[in-house]
Amino acid sequence: MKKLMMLMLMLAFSAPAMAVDRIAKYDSDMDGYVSYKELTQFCDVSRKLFELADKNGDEQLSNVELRQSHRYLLTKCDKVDNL
Ligand SMILES: [Ca+2]
Repeated sequence: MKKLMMLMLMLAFSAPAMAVDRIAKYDSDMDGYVSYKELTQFCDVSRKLFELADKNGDEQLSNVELRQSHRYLLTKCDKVDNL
């Protein structure tokens, strides 16, 4: 039972940390958002795909937008950055 509790605690704390890590890899000016210019430094992404991921149209990707779009947006990135 103790092992199960430890595992659940580890999962609870590791998921948000992974999300933060994902945006931190692309957010070179560290403003909390990823612009098209920042993303294309690491990934081969078309402007159209970026705009599809940018749900609120502010020309930046938030952590939520990046997480929701990573399956189609981050497929052509450096292997190390493609989580
Ligand atoms: Ca940024």
